[in-house]
Amino acid sequence: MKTDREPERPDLIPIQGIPLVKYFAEVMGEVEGFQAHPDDLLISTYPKSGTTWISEVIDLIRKEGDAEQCRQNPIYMRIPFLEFAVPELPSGIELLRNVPPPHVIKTHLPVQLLPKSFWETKCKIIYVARNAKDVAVSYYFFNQMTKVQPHPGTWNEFLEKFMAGDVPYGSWYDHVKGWWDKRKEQRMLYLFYEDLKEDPQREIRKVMEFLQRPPDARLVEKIAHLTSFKEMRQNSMTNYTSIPTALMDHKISPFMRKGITGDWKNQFTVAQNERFDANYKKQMEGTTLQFRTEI
Ligand code: PPS
Repeated sequence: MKTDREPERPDLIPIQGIPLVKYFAEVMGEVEGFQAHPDDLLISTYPKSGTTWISEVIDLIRKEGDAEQCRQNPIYMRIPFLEFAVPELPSGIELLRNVPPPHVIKTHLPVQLLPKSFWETKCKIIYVARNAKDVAVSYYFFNQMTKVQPHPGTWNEFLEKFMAGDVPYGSWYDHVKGWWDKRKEQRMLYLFYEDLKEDPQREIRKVMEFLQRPPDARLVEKIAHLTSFKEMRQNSMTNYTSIPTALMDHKISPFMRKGITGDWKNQFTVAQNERFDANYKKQMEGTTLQFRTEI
């Protein structure tokens, strides 16, 4: 039932042509002026690509695997979400202002909307990309359960909008390519959800090396265990159940939904898959970026 406090599902607002959640678009002026610190670490992703997963990995690395310390606060309080803003919750900018740098910061912004101070300071960036088909499915369910963005419509309608970039944060294709092209100019580690799924310990070691942490086999093993889908799904500090139901309704679809690669096969019809593949070929023409849709 809709409560008086429940925000409606406002239309997206384009910022430089990129559709954003209305409340996020409203703080983009403040976001643009954000001053990054050279020792900040930026976690960047297109939505539904493994942001929460890599965030927990990074926080555990920083806290030497101390799970109790990580359980003090929800992930979105420990790693502020730069452009986040909704009624009645502190915005990302507010959280960042309350704690002195260096920060670990989450963003879903495409390269052209990232505040320029991140490029100027050349702070470290970890980008995680996930294959488009699984992102589209995950995003479809997420758009149903989160109330601050427009309803996705039917699966077929949503898939069309996804291919056209008419969803929050715009085109997946431009996002993953835009960040891929930046990786050589920046101190950036570009990771894939599918690689994390395939061999979490290998990917955690990559992150530790990038963050110049000594490779410690026991710590890697512990972090891989604590950040498994099973553990994170039941951890109230990582599964987003602490967000008010008026904003995220896990009864519609849990935030920690399936956590697998290849779930698209349960959602796409044969015709949708053919149409998607043909469109994908056009949109990804000329890039060296490659994805796996199964492992
Ligand atoms: S958000 O809202 O954009 O920040 O979401 P994000 O965290 O990027 O993506 C959510 C999807 O990631 C899955 N997930 C995981 N998969 C495997 N292992 C772990 N530990 C894990 N944590 C989150 C989550 O279930 C969402 O994917 P789907 O396919 O919907 O299950």
